[in-house]
Amino acid sequence: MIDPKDFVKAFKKQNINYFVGVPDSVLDTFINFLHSQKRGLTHRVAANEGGAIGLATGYAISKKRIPVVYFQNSGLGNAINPLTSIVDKKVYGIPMILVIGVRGGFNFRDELQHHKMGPITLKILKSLGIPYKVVNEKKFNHQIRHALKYSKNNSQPFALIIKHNSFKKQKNHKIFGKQKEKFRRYEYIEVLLKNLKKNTYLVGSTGFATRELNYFAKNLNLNTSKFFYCIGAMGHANQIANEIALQKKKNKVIILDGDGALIMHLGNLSTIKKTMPRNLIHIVFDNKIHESTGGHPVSDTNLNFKLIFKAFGYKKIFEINNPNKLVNILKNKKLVNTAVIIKTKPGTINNLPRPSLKDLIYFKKNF
Ligand SMILES: Cc1ncc(C[n+]2csc(CCOP(=O)(O)OP(=O)(O)O)c2C)c(N)n1
Repeated sequence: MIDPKDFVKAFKKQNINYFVGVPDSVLDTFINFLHSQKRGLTHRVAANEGGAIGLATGYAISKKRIPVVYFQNSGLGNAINPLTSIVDKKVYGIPMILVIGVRGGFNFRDELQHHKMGPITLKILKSLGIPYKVVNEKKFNHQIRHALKYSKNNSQPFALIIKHNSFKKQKNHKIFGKQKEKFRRYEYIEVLLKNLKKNTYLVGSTGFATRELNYFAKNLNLNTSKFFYCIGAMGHANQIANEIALQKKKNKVIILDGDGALIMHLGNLSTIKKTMPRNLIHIVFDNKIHESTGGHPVSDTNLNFKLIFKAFGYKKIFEINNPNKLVNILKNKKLVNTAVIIKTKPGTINNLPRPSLKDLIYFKKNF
């Protein structure tokens, strides 16, 4: 396994010290190492993978140096537009190194949302004309030098592909986030499900929110025919909920969003503002981190979600840090255009199961 410290050192040896990206579990300890560096390099967390390519492009043209952009292969779709329309040789020809953590590839059994992207990641890079090397613990120093040379000489990106378990685990793995809050996300989800009205639709966002929803729904033996687990499409669960709310006007529709997911496609709120279904209750778990991929901070940990929701036309906005308050809010029959910001501390259930294909087929059939 590669020590992330040595991986970063290999870049720094070549005078490369700018890193930007979106968190990923395969790259977990590499990202944590970048966060821990107070001096000697610049590290930014982007709102989404396209934004990371944008920041890297701004750096490359300003400094005439090569940036490193990291993300999970599920975010390659977000990156493709700026890669093809700005970074590509046919346009500006911007050199950069992409460090891509691969989920669902190399015959590794992974979650359902990675089953399509995993096996086609390298094919997509090929069709984009982006050369790549699968990073190897014995050769990574040489591979990084080669990537940088190629990228510089050809004015274009070069990708370094990271497989599962490539990076060494850390002993004292730091989880960032709101440690001082009393309650965790799953404590709210459990209370919510125990108090859920029969006709309410529930949409869960990518990552732990949906997995915890699945866990409690099964534990409590609930009828889940009005549930939708948005296991992929990070940042778009609220749009799925938005349209369900517009189509099912007589029912309440609750979306359980993550702060990282909400930030990733914040512009989606403009559609909610425009359509503003009265029956939508937008819950966001504000833990300041991308907990599902290792607990790395979101792009800005000081966002004022109250003001954001206000700006996007929500009428009732609550900020809470106690599950009882959530129960009280949901009892209110006059809730319209509602947002609930829940401050939570990190932490989830041990060996948290994942929804199965059977679950997804059930939702699609019975919704
Ligand atoms: C487009 C895309 N980029 C990255 C990921 C990897 N990913 C899965 S869950 C997650 C973090 C979600 O963070 P947040 O919404 O704050 O929820 P939390 O994990 O904190 O509950 C990330 C980055 C992804 N699934 N899709």
